[in-house]
Amino acid sequence: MNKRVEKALNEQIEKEAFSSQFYLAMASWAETQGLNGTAKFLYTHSDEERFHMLKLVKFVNERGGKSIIPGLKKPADSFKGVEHVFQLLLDHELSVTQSINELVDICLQEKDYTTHNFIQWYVSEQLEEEALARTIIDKIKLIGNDKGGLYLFDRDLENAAIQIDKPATF
Ligand code: OFO
Repeated sequence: MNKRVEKALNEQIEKEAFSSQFYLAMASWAETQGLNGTAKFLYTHSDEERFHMLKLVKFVNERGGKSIIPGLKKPADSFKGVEHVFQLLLDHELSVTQSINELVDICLQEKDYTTHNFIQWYVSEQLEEEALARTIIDKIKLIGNDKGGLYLFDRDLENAAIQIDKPATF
């Protein structure tokens, strides 16, 4: 496997692993605030990020490269509220999108069209994740300080978590 592509893929493995840790920290915080639906949604999201990481690990190894499993970096563990959580989540996703775009660029420069094709899955995934985070933030802004609204929002997120398709195998 092209060494530059392999290095970039390993950096992406680390970012996806951190995404999973970050959302796990958010989920745990939400659970301690009694926001069980939000927690469920974020736990599911954390699992999804682990899946994103695993998909990369397997791809690198299957193509003759060597995946490097990163150490754990401690994410933030306290948040000012749900709006803060989802704003951080969106900002984080935007940085992940940027790194996926850089990966696409490297694949093209190195003429690695197989990895380029593989990475398109992540390009679409980023579009969806950013759109979802923006929709959630818009809802939170509509709610403002209304406690009843927050209760309904939390319940809706629980349903959204149930509907998220979590692939068990790949
Ligand atoms: Fe892996 O999509 Fe978010 O980070």
